Order: sequence, then C-alpha cells, then structure tokens
Amino acid sequence: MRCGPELSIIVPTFNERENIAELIGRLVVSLGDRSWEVVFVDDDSPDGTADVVREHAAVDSRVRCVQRIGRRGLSSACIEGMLATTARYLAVIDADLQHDERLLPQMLDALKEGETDIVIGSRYAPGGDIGDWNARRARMSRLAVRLSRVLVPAEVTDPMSGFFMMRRSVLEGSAHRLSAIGFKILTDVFASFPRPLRFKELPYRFRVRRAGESKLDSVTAWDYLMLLLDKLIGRWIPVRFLAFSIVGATGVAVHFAVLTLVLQGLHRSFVAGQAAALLCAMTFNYAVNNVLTYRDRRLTGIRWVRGWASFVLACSIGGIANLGVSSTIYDFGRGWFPAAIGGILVGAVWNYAVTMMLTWGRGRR
Ligand SMILES: Nc1nc2c(ncn2[C@@H]2O[C@H](COP(=O)(O)OP(=O)(O)O)[C@@H](O)[C@H]2O)c(=O)[nH]1
Ligand SMILES: [Mg+2]
Repeated sequence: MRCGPELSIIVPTFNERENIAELIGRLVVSLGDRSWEVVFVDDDSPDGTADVVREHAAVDSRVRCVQRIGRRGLSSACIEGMLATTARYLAVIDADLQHDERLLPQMLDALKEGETDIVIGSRYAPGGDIGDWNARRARMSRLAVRLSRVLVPAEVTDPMSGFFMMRRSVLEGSAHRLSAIGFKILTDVFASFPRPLRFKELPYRFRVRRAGESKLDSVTAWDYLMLLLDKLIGRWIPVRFLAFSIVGATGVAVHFAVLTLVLQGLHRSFVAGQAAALLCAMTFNYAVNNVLTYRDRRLTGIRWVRGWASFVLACSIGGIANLGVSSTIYDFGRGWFPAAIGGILVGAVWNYAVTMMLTWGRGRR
C-alpha cells in the first residue's frame, strides 16, 4: 500500500527565511486536500532559513528540510531534494514566490492524464509574462534561451524555467547523467534524459520577488556555459578541467603584467620579478577558480586562506614537474616548443588533480 505523498515540491533556498511561511501558506491553499509534501533544500543559509523550515516541519509533517553544509548550487540542491523523496510526481519551485504556485494542481492533473512527462511553467508561452525585468536581464535571458537550443527542443518556449513538474521516471532516467551545474536544472533534465521528453507548457506571469535578494549574478551566465559545455563535451573532457585551464591561461597574462612592472617600473632583478609574478599569478588563479570553477564549493574566511596555502603549495610542485618534464623532452632534442607544451600539460593536469582534492576536496569545511 502506498502511504507516502503523491507529489513532492522541491524548493531550493538560500537566505529565504522571510518567504517560508508565506510559501507554505500558499501551497496549503492551492493544493487543498491533495497528497503532497514540500522539501526545502537549504545550503546552510546564514539567515537561518533551515531553522525556520524546521519550525514548520515540527508542526506539519508535509514540510521537510534538507540542509546541506559546505555546498552551494540551485540545480544540485533540487536534484538531491528529489532524491530524498518517494513521490510519483516531482515539482520544483522557487521560494521567493516569483512562480505562480496556483498552477501546481493543473500541472499535476496534466501529468496524471498520462500523455506528458514534464509540465513547464512558461513565461514565454502565449499568456505568460516575464514581469518587471530590466532590459539587460531580458536580453540575457533571450540569449540563454537561444543557446539552449542545442540541447532542448525548439518548441519549449521557456527552457530556462525554474518552475516545472515531472514524473519520477524522468528523474530515474536522467539522475546519473545530470550535470547538476548552476541554476538551470530544466535544461539539464532535457539534455540528460535518454529520449525526447513529452512536455506541456502552462503560461504564467513571473512575479516580483517577495522578500530577500536575488542570487543570480554574472557568474550564473558562466555556469550556464559550463552546463552547455558539460553536456556537449563533458564525456571526453571534464568541464572543470576546461575551466581550470582557461583560468590558468589568463593567469599567464597576470604573470607577464607583474613581471613587466617589477622589471621596468621598479627596476628590480629578474629573480625578484619572477617570484612576485609567480605569487601574484597563483593568487589570481586561486581566487578566480574559487569563484568560477569551484563556485559550488567556494571557500570563504579562514578556509580561503588555508585553501590559498594549499593551492600555492600544489602549484609550486606542479611547476617543478613542468620543469622536469619539459627539460627531459628538450634533452631528447625535440625542440623548445614541444618541450614547453609537454611541461605545461603535465603541470596543468597535476595542478588540477591535486588542487581538486587538496584545496576544494569534497567534505572539507
Ligand atoms: N539551495 C540553494 N538554493 C539557491 C541557491 N541559489 C539560489 N537558490 C534559490 O533558488 C531560487 C531562485 O533563486 P533567485 O535568487 O530567486 O533567482 P532569480 O529568481 O533568477 O533571481 C530561490 O528560492 C533561491 O533561494 C543555492 O546556491 N543553493
Ligand atoms: Mg527569484
């Protein structure tokens, strides 16, 4: 006999304490006596969102809380929330009441008819609206929609929607392939499911955020690019390695800028310039990787300093490995260019592998 709820609503949260009671109240009104639960997946919000959720959970068994520590990421939060449930139907909705929760019963009914795998709340379908977005954000969103076309069928008007409901079988079919990068889980689901999804869209008006602040920032665009790349080439090259290498290449520019400054501006020795340039480039690489490549495991405060030390240590050894490999290739008479490339490749792989474990290793707090 089934006794768990039929519908699980997953709500990713970060600093949303002011919105919790209102959202639960509105779910109660919209879903009435249907069989449902709401699972908040909170990334250890400093404002104590998880505590607020637990206060509600203590008096209403339909409310649950998953608190993740030392982690960030909307998509991964949604996926882990879904995996923590048994319901036949799974919905995702934001906590800030921008999505229209009154669509949930219609979404559920559409899925129960049996012809649809996933129902999407759409801001771009006829009758939908993006609400009060500024021109820049509307432009960015349209560009992202266009980019998503490589992975999501063109008929989906709002592939960036964060509001949808799907059958559990969709999760089961895609769970092991999901990239879980960034904000856009719907794109991820479409691209990860082994066959085309049967979808339906319901239009709604994107409302203004009720309380708190948006966590969307310019890095979200980078995350989206990483998601697309992971889906397209992730099978062959880890997308984090790609990001790490791009950051490393920009670090070379920092190195030369500092070296030039020390040599020509400050008239110091080459060794002093090279040492300063190395340290600056490593610090730059560390800081940028921490924000972009390892955004989901970003280090802050004292952990940032510890992370910096381990990064510099690992990369110094990587530098020695680079030197060893390149001089060996050079000694074999292969010329300076292949020697340098060989050294850089070995150094990059070393730096990536070691800092992944040492600096941003899972479970470090
Ligand atoms: N668990 C978790 N939730 C997040 C994270 N970033 C954003 N959210 C939540 O995801 C939802 C959408 O985020 P929001 O900042 O409103 O994005 P916007 O609507 O695009 O401006 C909200 O409920 C946020 O609290 C995160 O890193 N982890
Ligand atoms: Mg929002």
